Amino acid sequence: MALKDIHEDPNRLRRPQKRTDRGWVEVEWEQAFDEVAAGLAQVRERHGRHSVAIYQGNPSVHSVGVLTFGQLLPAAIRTRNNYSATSADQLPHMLAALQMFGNQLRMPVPDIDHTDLLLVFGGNPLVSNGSIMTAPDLKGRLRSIRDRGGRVVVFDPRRTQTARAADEHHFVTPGTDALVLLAMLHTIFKEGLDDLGRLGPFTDGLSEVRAAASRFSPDRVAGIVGIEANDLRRVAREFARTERAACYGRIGVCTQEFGGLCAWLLNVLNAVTGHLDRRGGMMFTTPAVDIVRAASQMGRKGAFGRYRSRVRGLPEFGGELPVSSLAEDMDTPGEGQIRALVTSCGNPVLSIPNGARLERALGDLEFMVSIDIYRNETTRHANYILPPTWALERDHYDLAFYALAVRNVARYSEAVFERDPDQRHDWEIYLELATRLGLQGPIARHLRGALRATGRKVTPRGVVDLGLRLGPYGAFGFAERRGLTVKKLVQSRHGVDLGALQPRLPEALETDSGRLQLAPPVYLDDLDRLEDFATERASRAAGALSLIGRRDLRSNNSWMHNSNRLVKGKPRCTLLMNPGDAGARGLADGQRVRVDSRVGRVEAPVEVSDDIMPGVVSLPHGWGHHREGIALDVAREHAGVSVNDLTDEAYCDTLSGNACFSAVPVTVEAAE
Ligand SMILES: Nc1nc2c(c(=O)[nH]1)N[C@H]1C(S)=C(S)[C@@H](COP(=O)(O)OP(=O)(O)OC[C@H]3O[C@@H](n4cnc5c(=O)[nH]c(N)nc54)[C@H](O)[C@@H]3O)O[C@H]1N2
Ligand SMILES: Nc1nc2c(c(=O)[nH]1)N[C@H]1C(S)=C(S)[C@@H](COP(=O)(O)OP(=O)(O)OC[C@H]3O[C@@H](n4cnc5c(=O)[nH]c(N)nc54)[C@H](O)[C@@H]3O)O[C@H]1N2
Ligand SMILES: [Mo]
Repeated sequence: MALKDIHEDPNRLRRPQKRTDRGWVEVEWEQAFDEVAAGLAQVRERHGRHSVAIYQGNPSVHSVGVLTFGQLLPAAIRTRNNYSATSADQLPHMLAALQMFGNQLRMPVPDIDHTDLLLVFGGNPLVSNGSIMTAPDLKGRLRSIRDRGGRVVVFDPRRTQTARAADEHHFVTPGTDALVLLAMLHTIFKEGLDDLGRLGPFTDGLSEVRAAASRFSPDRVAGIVGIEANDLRRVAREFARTERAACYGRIGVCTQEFGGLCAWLLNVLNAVTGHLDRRGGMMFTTPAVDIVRAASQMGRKGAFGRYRSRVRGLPEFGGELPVSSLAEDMDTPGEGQIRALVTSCGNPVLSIPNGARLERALGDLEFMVSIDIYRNETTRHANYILPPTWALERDHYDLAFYALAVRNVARYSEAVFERDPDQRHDWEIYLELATRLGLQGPIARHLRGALRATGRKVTPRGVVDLGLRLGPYGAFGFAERRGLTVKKLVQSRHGVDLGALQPRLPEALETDSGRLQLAPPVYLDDLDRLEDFATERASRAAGALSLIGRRDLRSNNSWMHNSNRLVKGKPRCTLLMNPGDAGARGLADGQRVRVDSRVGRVEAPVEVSDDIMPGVVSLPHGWGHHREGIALDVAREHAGVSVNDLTDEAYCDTLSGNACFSAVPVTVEAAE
């Protein structure tokens, strides 16, 4: 709805910007490319290649240019200090996919159009539009479940829009979902409701998960998770007995202390009840461009823990280190300290835990460059901002999201407007910089080799065309006239429907054994940590409030606040608090409060509501546009505060390294 606003935004950058003593000045592209490459090369020469860090943010997955060329820069710089929004988001799902199915991208999605029971843990698809569940009209699709006599059950510390539209909602104590899932498994095994079905012959580890679940009975965990033991048992039975059922979990269960375990247990629960890879359950896609297979052909099935972050020793995942360690690896002196940073499509000052610490560290860098369309809280620290074309000025093919869609579909959208001759596409920027920095590594080789072999031009469109032709519906497999190509997709204006999701196992498994691994050791080893938590929690009196986040339909992470139609109306950056908790502190709706955590303090108006669980407060992320030096005229008027000035980089899922935005302990009192 705000595409036009962003397209026409006078604050949107279109030419390279250089920060000088006289302020920001516009420079020519060639000059900018040369100076940026020289700046990065100098730091690399002085301090070694790991001293240059890269951070790639969320809109990377919305750009076919970044998806096809975005890895060139890491390949050119060859730094260990490679970061992305993944470790503040879906990393646990990817780790589970790697450990259990053998490829980090092989994530199952709910077959929402055929399910009769959908359990939702920590997702709010009516607002987020479905994440790792690409689907238009989720509202209609959820309604259809109920229209055909099915049910939707939501587990969330807040009565969200999705919870309101569901048949059943359970408040769950933030950060305790692993215990909920284990208790459900406990019931299923105890009552003999487990049935791997057709997965049985190629699945390992059933007895190990049975043993794990036996430790966490519903009666044991009920008080901790805040759900009655009888309810846990009832939902577990219902889930196991419903033929077409799916248990779906999203960011609320990833960005928490036991995010790794949660993502594993979700897959386990679906598998042992026969709901994995089965109609109406959690299924795998067969996208027109098979990025999962392409990744494994390029030697990128994924990896975990090959090395660790410098200061705290958090694990590498898929060639990246966790964002929770970015600031400390930048501001802690010593061998291997980060001295330069490249950001692209990201605003980590507002999006990573303890963004304020990162913000301070950015000021001390020797060199920084941002590939971004705005001068915002992060990019204002850069020496150069290189702004690419934006959505309406470039072609698009949804490489990433089709691989996570509830139906196999494909559409190619050509640019709506021609770019100004003096604008550059993001992939051109990547290519220019990577070439100047010395392009190396397998990715660059594969890309060039494949394209050269087929004689196609090196553009995102060329890569997509090749991917379509090589894919499961492509011209290389079928007769040329039937097979998909970019040209065919462009001609079929609204795209093509390739049908409902189909079973993919065991063929889609890429584990070394070729079998589905239900009980990878990394998870079994982490159960003692959960055990300690459960024991401690059970004896701990309710004290501090537990902070969680929330998303809003008219906001997208940190960066759509410069559109008036998206930010107008009553302020949305409020602290949600239960009436009981507000009463106990003498707080009235609308009053300004002070929120303190281990790392920081913010002030915001309180919004009293019984939609939030007692003992829990919620603040949305992506606000905090009061910072000096940003060029966002509208956002500045609706500044809000950044919840990530409260979230704590030291508090993370130590198994996966993923950031924690749920269950951050805070205190709240009236502001002076
Ligand atoms: N407390 C808390 N923190 C969170 C979350 C949470 O739920 N709670 N969610 C986390 C999640 S899931 C995510 S994904 C991250 C997001 O974290 P980030 O990816 O760091 O943040 P975004 O706000 O998505 O930043 C998008 C940036 O990309 C720029 N941009 C937009 N379009 C383009 C483009 O086409 N090209 C380029 N080059 N730049 C573009 C914008 O100007 C902006 O600077 O935040 C995480 N942080
Ligand atoms: N309108 C809009 N759409 C978006 C975005 C946006 O900012 N705005 N961001 C996009 C991005 S980057 C992403 S990753 C997706 C995310 O998509 P979703 O995962 O659907 O996003 P959220 O709305 O943050 O839902 C997370 C839910 O988890 C709940 N929760 C918090 N802590 C816990 C917990 O400990 N346990 C349980 N069970 N629940 C918990 C929260 O109350 C919240 O309702 O959305 C995408 N879509
Ligand atoms: Mo995200």
